[in-house]
Amino acid sequence: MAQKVAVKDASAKCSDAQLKSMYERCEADKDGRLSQAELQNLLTEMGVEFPHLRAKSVLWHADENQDGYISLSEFGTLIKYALKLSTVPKA
Ligand SMILES: [Ca+2]
Ligand SMILES: [Ca+2]
Repeated sequence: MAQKVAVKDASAKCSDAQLKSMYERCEADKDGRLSQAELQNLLTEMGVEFPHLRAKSVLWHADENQDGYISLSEFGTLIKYALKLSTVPKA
């Protein structure tokens, strides 16, 4: 069963279901929030290149309630922000 989720394709569309599925896949310790380390893994997995940004600054921008973690709703903001700043080459 080769049913790998293509994160790049999913992020291009950004539907709620896709965001939720991405979020849950990257939420490694299942504590219901995305930590900076988990965020870094996500960015790596997405193949998003950040010439001058790190997970910390992405988190800072997306963390609307400033609790240091990314909730599912903040995650939507984060993905849009990441895609805007990313340098993913066009196919
Ligand atoms: Ca977590
Ligand atoms: Ca937060």
